[in-house]
Amino acid sequence: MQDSGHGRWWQGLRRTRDRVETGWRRLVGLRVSDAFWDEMEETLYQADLGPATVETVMGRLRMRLREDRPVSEAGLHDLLRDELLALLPPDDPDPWRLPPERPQVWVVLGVNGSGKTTSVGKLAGQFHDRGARVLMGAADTFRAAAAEQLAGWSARVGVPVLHQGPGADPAAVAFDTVQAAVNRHMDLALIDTAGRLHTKAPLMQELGKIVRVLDRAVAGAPHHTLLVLDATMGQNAIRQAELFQGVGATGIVLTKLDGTAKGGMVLAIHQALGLPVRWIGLGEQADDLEPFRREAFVDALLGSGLPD
Ligand SMILES: Nc1nc2c(ncn2[C@@H]2O[C@H](COP(=O)(O)OP(=O)(O)OP(=O)(O)O)[C@@H](O)[C@H]2O)c(=O)[nH]1
Ligand SMILES: [Mg+2]
Repeated sequence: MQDSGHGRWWQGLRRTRDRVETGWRRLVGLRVSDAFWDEMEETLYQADLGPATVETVMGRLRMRLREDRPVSEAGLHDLLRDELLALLPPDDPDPWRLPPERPQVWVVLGVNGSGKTTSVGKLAGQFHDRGARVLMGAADTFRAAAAEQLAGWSARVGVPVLHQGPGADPAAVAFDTVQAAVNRHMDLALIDTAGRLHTKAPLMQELGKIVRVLDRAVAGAPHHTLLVLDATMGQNAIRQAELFQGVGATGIVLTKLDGTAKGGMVLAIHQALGLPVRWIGLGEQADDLEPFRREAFVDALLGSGLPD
Protein backbone atom coordinates (compact mmCIF):
# COMPACT_ATOMS: atom_id res chain seq x y z
CA MET A 1 0.00 0.00 0.00
CA GLN A 2 2.30 2.73 -1.27
CA ASP A 3 -0.22 5.53 -1.00
CA SER A 4 -3.84 5.46 0.06
CA GLY A 5 -4.35 9.23 -0.08
CA HIS A 6 -1.83 9.47 2.74
CA GLY A 7 1.08 10.54 0.53
CA ARG A 8 2.28 13.37 2.74
CA TRP A 9 2.49 11.09 5.73
CA TRP A 10 4.30 8.51 3.68
CA GLN A 11 6.83 11.12 2.63
CA GLY A 12 7.07 12.74 6.07
CA LEU A 13 7.82 9.45 7.81
CA ARG A 14 10.28 8.23 5.20
CA ARG A 15 13.34 8.58 7.43
CA THR A 16 11.75 6.80 10.35
CA ARG A 17 10.48 4.04 8.07
CA ASP A 18 13.90 3.62 6.43
CA ARG A 19 15.45 3.21 9.82
CA VAL A 20 13.14 0.42 10.99
CA GLU A 21 12.45 -1.37 7.73
CA THR A 22 15.42 -3.74 8.01
CA GLY A 23 14.25 -4.68 11.48
CA TRP A 24 10.72 -5.51 10.31
CA ARG A 25 12.14 -7.55 7.44
CA ARG A 26 14.35 -9.59 9.76
CA LEU A 27 11.37 -10.37 11.97
CA VAL A 28 9.32 -11.88 9.17
CA GLY A 29 9.78 -15.63 9.04
CA LEU A 30 11.66 -15.81 12.35
CA ARG A 31 10.30 -18.26 14.87
CA VAL A 32 9.01 -16.53 17.95
CA SER A 33 12.01 -17.01 20.21
CA ASP A 34 14.50 -14.95 22.20
CA ALA A 35 16.13 -13.81 18.95
CA PHE A 36 12.73 -12.64 17.69
CA TRP A 37 11.99 -10.68 20.85
CA ASP A 38 15.44 -9.08 20.84
CA GLU A 39 14.99 -7.99 17.25
CA MET A 40 11.50 -6.69 17.96
CA GLU A 41 12.66 -4.67 20.96
CA GLU A 42 15.60 -3.25 19.04
CA THR A 43 13.38 -2.23 16.11
CA LEU A 44 10.86 -0.48 18.36
CA TYR A 45 13.72 1.40 20.05
CA GLN A 46 15.10 2.36 16.64
CA ALA A 47 11.80 4.04 15.82
CA ASP A 48 12.17 6.03 19.06
CA LEU A 49 9.11 4.74 20.86
CA GLY A 50 10.96 5.22 24.14
CA PRO A 51 11.39 2.72 27.01
CA ALA A 52 7.90 2.87 28.55
CA THR A 53 6.10 2.48 25.22
CA VAL A 54 8.45 -0.26 24.00
CA GLU A 55 7.68 -2.16 27.19
CA THR A 56 3.92 -1.75 26.69
CA VAL A 57 4.06 -2.94 23.10
CA MET A 58 6.36 -5.86 23.95
CA GLY A 59 3.98 -6.94 26.72
CA ARG A 60 0.99 -6.85 24.36
CA LEU A 61 2.82 -8.77 21.64
CA ARG A 62 3.99 -11.44 24.09
CA MET A 63 0.35 -12.05 24.97
CA ARG A 64 -0.67 -12.35 21.36
CA LEU A 65 2.15 -14.31 19.70
CA ARG A 66 2.68 -18.01 20.27
CA GLU A 67 6.23 -19.09 21.07
CA ASP A 68 8.05 -21.22 18.54
CA ARG A 69 5.85 -20.37 15.57
CA PRO A 70 7.12 -18.46 12.55
CA VAL A 71 5.34 -15.17 11.93
CA SER A 72 3.94 -14.40 8.50
CA GLU A 73 4.38 -10.97 6.97
CA ALA A 74 0.64 -10.27 6.94
CA GLY A 75 0.21 -11.58 10.47
CA LEU A 76 2.97 -9.41 11.85
CA HIS A 77 1.73 -6.35 10.00
CA ASP A 78 -1.83 -6.70 11.29
CA LEU A 79 -0.68 -7.34 14.82
CA LEU A 80 1.64 -4.35 14.96
CA ARG A 81 -0.89 -2.13 13.25
CA ASP A 82 -3.47 -3.07 15.88
CA GLU A 83 -1.16 -2.56 18.82
CA LEU A 84 0.29 0.73 17.61
CA LEU A 85 -3.16 2.14 16.81
CA ALA A 86 -4.29 1.18 20.31
CA LEU A 87 -1.62 3.48 21.78
CA LEU A 88 -3.11 6.54 20.09
CA PRO A 89 -6.25 8.40 21.14
CA PRO A 90 -9.08 8.73 18.58
CA ASP A 91 -8.68 11.44 15.93
CA ASP A 92 -10.72 14.61 16.00
CA PRO A 93 -13.33 13.65 13.38
CA ASP A 94 -13.61 17.18 12.01
CA PRO A 95 -10.42 19.11 12.88
CA TRP A 96 -11.18 22.06 10.60
CA ARG A 97 -14.53 22.79 12.22
CA LEU A 98 -14.11 25.31 15.00
CA PRO A 99 -16.04 24.74 18.22
CA PRO A 100 -19.09 27.04 18.55
CA GLU A 101 -17.76 29.56 21.12
CA ARG A 102 -16.58 32.74 19.38
CA PRO A 103 -13.94 33.88 19.17
CA GLN A 104 -12.04 30.66 19.65
CA VAL A 105 -8.86 31.52 21.52
CA TRP A 106 -5.90 29.23 21.04
CA VAL A 107 -2.52 29.78 22.68
CA VAL A 108 0.65 28.18 21.37
CA LEU A 109 3.53 27.41 23.72
CA GLY A 110 6.78 25.49 23.75
CA VAL A 111 10.54 25.75 24.16
CA ASN A 112 12.45 28.12 21.90
CA GLY A 113 12.93 26.98 18.35
CA SER A 114 10.26 24.26 18.55
CA GLY A 115 8.20 25.86 15.77
CA LYS A 116 5.57 27.95 17.60
CA THR A 117 5.57 30.97 15.30
CA THR A 118 5.63 28.81 12.17
CA SER A 119 2.73 26.74 13.48
CA VAL A 120 0.69 29.85 14.29
CA GLY A 121 1.30 31.12 10.74
CA LYS A 122 0.34 27.78 9.19
CA LEU A 123 -2.80 27.35 11.31
CA ALA A 124 -3.83 30.95 10.60
CA GLY A 125 -3.38 30.47 6.85
CA GLN A 126 -5.19 27.18 6.67
CA PHE A 127 -8.19 28.26 8.77
CA HIS A 128 -8.35 31.48 6.74
CA ASP A 129 -8.36 29.45 3.51
CA ARG A 130 -11.33 27.53 4.88
CA GLY A 131 -13.28 30.73 5.42
CA ALA A 132 -12.58 31.54 9.08
CA ARG A 133 -11.86 35.09 10.25
CA VAL A 134 -8.52 34.80 12.01
CA LEU A 135 -6.35 37.19 14.04
CA MET A 136 -2.83 36.43 15.24
CA GLY A 137 -1.33 37.93 18.40
CA ALA A 138 2.43 38.39 18.80
CA ALA A 139 2.81 37.76 22.53
CA ASP A 140 6.44 36.78 22.05
CA THR A 141 7.95 40.09 23.07
CA PHE A 142 11.33 38.54 23.89
CA ARG A 143 12.88 38.63 20.43
CA ALA A 144 12.55 41.83 18.43
CA ALA A 145 12.43 39.66 15.30
CA ALA A 146 9.49 37.62 16.60
CA ALA A 147 6.83 40.18 15.69
CA GLU A 148 8.49 40.67 12.29
CA GLN A 149 8.43 36.93 11.71
CA LEU A 150 4.70 36.87 12.44
CA ALA A 151 4.21 39.96 10.25
CA GLY A 152 5.89 37.96 7.48
CA TRP A 153 3.35 35.17 7.95
CA SER A 154 0.59 37.75 8.04
CA ALA A 155 1.60 39.04 4.60
CA ARG A 156 2.06 35.54 3.23
CA VAL A 157 -1.24 34.05 4.37
CA GLY A 158 -3.40 37.20 4.42
CA VAL A 159 -4.26 37.14 8.12
CA PRO A 160 -3.90 40.25 10.34
CA VAL A 161 -1.58 40.29 13.34
CA LEU A 162 -1.65 42.37 16.49
CA HIS A 163 1.65 43.35 18.07
CA GLN A 164 3.17 45.94 20.38
CA GLY A 165 6.67 47.29 20.78
CA PRO A 166 9.56 45.07 21.91
CA GLY A 167 9.56 44.47 25.65
CA ALA A 168 5.79 44.89 25.99
CA ASP A 169 4.02 42.73 28.56
CA PRO A 170 3.15 39.46 26.78
CA ALA A 171 -0.05 39.04 28.80
CA ALA A 172 -1.17 42.53 27.73
CA VAL A 173 -0.58 41.67 24.06
CA ALA A 174 -2.54 38.45 24.48
CA PHE A 175 -5.40 40.29 26.20
CA ASP A 176 -5.52 43.01 23.51
CA THR A 177 -5.52 40.40 20.77
CA VAL A 178 -8.55 38.67 22.19
CA GLN A 179 -10.38 41.96 22.77
CA ALA A 180 -9.67 42.96 19.19
CA ALA A 181 -10.93 39.55 18.04
CA VAL A 182 -14.16 40.17 19.95
CA ASN A 183 -14.59 43.68 18.54
CA ARG A 184 -13.88 42.56 14.99
CA HIS A 185 -16.14 39.47 15.25
CA MET A 186 -13.29 37.09 14.56
CA ASP A 187 -13.69 33.31 14.61
CA LEU A 188 -10.21 32.46 15.84
CA ALA A 189 -7.48 34.28 17.77
CA LEU A 190 -4.11 32.52 17.65
CA ILE A 191 -1.57 33.67 20.20
CA ASP A 192 2.15 33.12 19.73
CA THR A 193 4.31 33.11 22.86
CA ALA A 194 8.01 33.20 23.65
CA GLY A 195 10.18 30.20 24.44
CA ARG A 196 12.22 32.55 26.63
CA LEU A 197 11.49 35.79 28.41
CA HIS A 198 13.05 39.19 28.70
CA THR A 199 11.83 39.55 32.27
CA LYS A 200 13.13 37.81 35.36
CA ALA A 201 9.81 36.05 35.78
CA PRO A 202 10.08 32.30 35.17
CA LEU A 203 8.61 31.23 31.85
CA MET A 204 5.92 28.97 33.30
CA GLN A 205 4.72 31.71 35.63
CA GLU A 206 4.48 34.15 32.74
CA LEU A 207 2.63 31.63 30.54
CA GLY A 208 0.26 30.92 33.42
CA LYS A 209 -0.44 34.65 33.60
CA ILE A 210 -1.20 34.81 29.87
CA VAL A 211 -3.61 31.91 30.16
CA ARG A 212 -5.39 33.46 33.16
CA VAL A 213 -5.67 36.90 31.62
CA LEU A 214 -7.41 35.50 28.54
CA ASP A 215 -10.31 34.24 30.60
CA ARG A 216 -10.92 37.85 31.60
CA ALA A 217 -11.11 38.91 27.96
CA VAL A 218 -13.45 36.06 26.95
CA ALA A 219 -14.96 33.68 29.48
CA GLY A 220 -13.70 30.14 28.91
CA ALA A 221 -10.59 31.27 27.00
CA PRO A 222 -8.19 29.85 26.05
CA HIS A 223 -10.22 27.12 24.42
CA HIS A 224 -7.04 25.33 23.42
CA THR A 225 -3.52 25.53 24.74
CA LEU A 226 -1.31 23.85 22.18
CA LEU A 227 2.11 22.65 23.21
CA VAL A 228 4.54 22.69 20.29
CA LEU A 229 7.12 19.88 20.29
CA ASP A 230 10.00 19.40 17.89
CA ALA A 231 9.94 15.79 16.64
CA THR A 232 13.66 15.85 15.85
CA MET A 233 14.28 15.95 19.62
CA GLY A 234 12.70 12.52 20.05
CA GLN A 235 12.32 11.45 23.67
CA ASN A 236 13.95 14.71 24.86
CA ALA A 237 10.96 16.64 23.55
CA ILE A 238 8.75 14.58 25.82
CA ARG A 239 10.94 15.39 28.80
CA GLN A 240 10.73 19.10 27.92
CA ALA A 241 6.97 18.84 27.60
CA GLU A 242 6.72 17.69 31.19
CA LEU A 243 7.94 21.15 32.24
CA PHE A 244 4.82 22.67 30.69
CA GLN A 245 2.34 20.40 32.42
CA GLY A 246 1.47 23.00 35.01
CA VAL A 247 0.19 25.34 32.30
CA GLY A 248 -2.52 22.87 31.34
CA ALA A 249 -1.97 22.11 27.67
CA THR A 250 -4.88 20.51 25.80
CA GLY A 251 -3.02 19.12 22.81
CA ILE A 252 0.26 18.85 20.94
CA VAL A 253 1.49 20.34 17.68
CA LEU A 254 4.34 18.08 16.59
CA THR A 255 6.65 19.90 14.19
CA LYS A 256 9.49 18.83 11.88
CA LEU A 257 8.23 15.29 11.42
CA ASP A 258 9.60 15.65 7.88
CA GLY A 259 13.18 15.99 9.11
CA THR A 260 13.47 13.15 11.59
CA ALA A 261 13.94 9.41 11.92
CA LYS A 262 12.36 9.64 15.37
CA GLY A 263 8.73 9.59 14.22
CA GLY A 264 7.89 6.76 16.61
CA MET A 265 8.00 9.29 19.43
CA VAL A 266 4.41 10.14 18.47
CA LEU A 267 3.43 6.82 20.04
CA ALA A 268 5.10 7.73 23.32
CA ILE A 269 3.55 11.20 23.64
CA HIS A 270 0.07 10.15 24.62
CA GLN A 271 1.32 7.56 27.09
CA ALA A 272 3.82 9.98 28.67
CA LEU A 273 1.78 13.18 28.70
CA GLY A 274 -1.84 12.10 28.37
CA LEU A 275 -2.23 14.65 25.56
CA PRO A 276 -3.33 14.00 21.98
CA VAL A 277 -1.19 15.05 19.02
CA ARG A 278 -3.63 17.34 17.19
CA TRP A 279 -1.51 18.79 14.38
CA ILE A 280 1.72 17.84 12.72
CA GLY A 281 4.27 19.94 10.84
CA LEU A 282 5.69 18.40 7.68
CA GLY A 283 7.76 21.29 6.32
CA GLU A 284 8.23 25.05 6.40
CA GLN A 285 5.45 26.21 4.08
CA ALA A 286 1.93 27.30 5.00
CA ASP A 287 0.31 24.09 3.79
CA ASP A 288 2.87 21.88 5.53
CA LEU A 289 0.61 21.35 8.51
CA GLU A 290 -1.96 18.59 8.80
CA PRO A 291 -4.43 17.36 11.39
CA PHE A 292 -3.06 14.23 13.02
CA ARG A 293 -4.62 11.03 11.69
CA ARG A 294 -3.61 7.90 13.51
CA GLU A 295 -4.22 5.40 10.72
CA ALA A 296 -2.26 7.44 8.22
CA PHE A 297 0.54 7.72 10.75
CA VAL A 298 0.73 4.02 11.63
CA ASP A 299 0.50 2.93 7.98
CA ALA A 300 3.32 5.29 7.02
CA LEU A 301 5.41 4.07 9.94
CA LEU A 302 5.02 0.35 9.20
CA GLY A 303 5.62 0.91 5.53
CA SER A 304 6.08 -1.27 2.51
CA GLY A 305 8.32 -3.76 4.35
CA LEU A 306 5.07 -5.03 5.77
CA PRO A 307 2.47 -4.86 2.99
CA ASP A 308 -1.22 -5.45 3.69
N1 LIG B 1 11.22 21.13 8.31
C1 LIG B 1 10.41 21.78 9.16
N2 LIG B 1 10.83 22.94 9.73
C2 LIG B 1 10.01 23.57 10.60
C3 LIG B 1 8.72 23.06 10.92
N3 LIG B 1 8.14 23.91 11.81
C4 LIG B 1 9.04 24.90 12.03
N4 LIG B 1 10.16 24.70 11.31
C5 LIG B 1 11.39 25.53 11.28
O1 LIG B 1 11.95 25.58 12.58
C6 LIG B 1 12.58 26.83 12.82
C7 LIG B 1 12.05 27.44 14.11
O2 LIG B 1 10.69 27.75 13.93
P1 LIG B 1 9.94 28.92 14.72
O3 LIG B 1 8.52 28.87 14.30
O4 LIG B 1 10.66 30.21 14.56
O5 LIG B 1 10.11 28.40 16.21
P2 LIG B 1 9.63 29.13 17.56
O6 LIG B 1 9.21 28.06 18.50
O7 LIG B 1 8.66 30.19 17.26
O8 LIG B 1 11.02 29.75 18.07
P3 LIG B 1 11.21 30.93 19.18
O9 LIG B 1 10.22 31.97 18.90
O10 LIG B 1 12.63 31.37 19.01
O11 LIG B 1 11.01 30.28 20.52
C8 LIG B 1 12.29 27.67 11.60
O12 LIG B 1 13.41 27.62 10.74
C9 LIG B 1 11.11 26.97 10.94
O13 LIG B 1 11.05 27.17 9.55
C10 LIG B 1 8.30 21.81 10.30
O14 LIG B 1 7.22 21.27 10.52
N5 LIG B 1 9.19 21.23 9.43
MG1 LIG C 1 8.63 32.20 17.73
